[in-house]
Amino acid sequence: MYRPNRLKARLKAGERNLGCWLWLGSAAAAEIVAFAGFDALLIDHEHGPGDFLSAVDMMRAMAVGQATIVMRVEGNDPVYLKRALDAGVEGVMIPGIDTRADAERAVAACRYPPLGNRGAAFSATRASDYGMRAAEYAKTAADNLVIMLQIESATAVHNVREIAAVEGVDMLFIGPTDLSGSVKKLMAFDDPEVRSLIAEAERGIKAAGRALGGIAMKGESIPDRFARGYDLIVAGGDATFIRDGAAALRASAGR
Ligand code: 3PY
Ligand code: MG
Repeated sequence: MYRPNRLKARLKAGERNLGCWLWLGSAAAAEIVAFAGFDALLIDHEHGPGDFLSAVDMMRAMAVGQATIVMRVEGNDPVYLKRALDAGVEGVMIPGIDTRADAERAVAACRYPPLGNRGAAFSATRASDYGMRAAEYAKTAADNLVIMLQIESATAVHNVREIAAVEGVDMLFIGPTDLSGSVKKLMAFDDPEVRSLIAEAERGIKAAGRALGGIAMKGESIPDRFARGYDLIVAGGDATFIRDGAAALRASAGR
């Protein structure tokens, strides 16, 4: 259902936001976590196996809660972004943004002409309540969307201020895993080079006045991470919640 973007309003108001990943492509799992009261739920089409039909079922299930529905798309592809937006996602996360040109391409794909180059079908798509709110959707969709770009390479960190300066970007979201991999130190989060790249990205994003997003990190509590200036922290997901619950039960039984 087309509705005001709660996460966007919370970011503007400087509120802290908690999200989690949805990897399973499961509407039942999405419904359960939606009841738990997150601020953002992220359907992961970069690393998850889901398709658009499962995403639409998940979105229907998530309507039980207030969480803003975000899709991490598989890449910076205008065609994939068009399908995600037409399906009715309220935010997009785009991985692997390295340059200002990458950021401009991503934002343009999310906006109808003349501002961008998003193909238009709002007279019938789910995003506009199947056209029942077509005129309102066409007018407000660009401003009612959260665009998150991922900073996850050394190149991106060096370009972070230019990327952040692109009009229309709401949040830069650090991907520490791929960032560490980009300097051939995959998941070596205590390595000085990796730490300093993450810190440089954090500083650049805050200095540019953009919202800062990232994942929960081992060894740092979520409140401590918010205190570092994060505006959105994405912690865990449907698959790890089930995995950890199952493992804890097995351990509690002494087996
Ligand atoms: C990364 O760490 O690379 C991410 O994309 C965050 O999930
Ligand atoms: Mg990544």
